[in-house]
Amino acid sequence: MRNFGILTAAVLVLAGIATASAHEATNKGVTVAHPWTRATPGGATVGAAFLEIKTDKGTTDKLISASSPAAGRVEIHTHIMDGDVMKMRRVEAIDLKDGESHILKPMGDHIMLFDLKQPLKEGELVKLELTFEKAGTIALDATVEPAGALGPHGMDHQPGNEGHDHGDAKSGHDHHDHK
Ligand SMILES: [Cu+2]
Repeated sequence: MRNFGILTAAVLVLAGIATASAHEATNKGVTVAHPWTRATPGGATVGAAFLEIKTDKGTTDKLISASSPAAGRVEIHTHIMDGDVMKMRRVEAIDLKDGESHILKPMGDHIMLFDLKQPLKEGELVKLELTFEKAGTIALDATVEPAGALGPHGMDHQPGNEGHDHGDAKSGHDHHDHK
């Protein structure tokens, strides 16, 4: 029964993917945790997704794209101050530093979901795929929180944001409006 332990581990890993993927997934030192979106009442066709990206010590990477079967188009966005006005701007990528916790959150970096195929309903799950330069694609299920939520369900505390200083918004893109 030498392989029993390995087999058990494999089964546990599979079970983990099936059930825990909603909350956290790791690939090559990059972990995506607690993905969430907000309900889109009133026929809105644009939504936003938020999550935490953690890199292990010794791991640097870049979030280079995102997609979702629920949306026709998905972009990586950040907020910048334009004078006194905070504006959303599309960015090419999000740089992930060594051993960093990078939080995508309202009024900060976020994943923008355009052309939603149906409204996001509170309590449902939305599939999200994030593609990293080195870690490849990590797929998760984002929870749909109430329309005005400021954080994921059961996580009133957002993890600390220390060391988050990717101030260089690579804003090669023009601002565009979200209708
Ligand atoms: Cu946006």
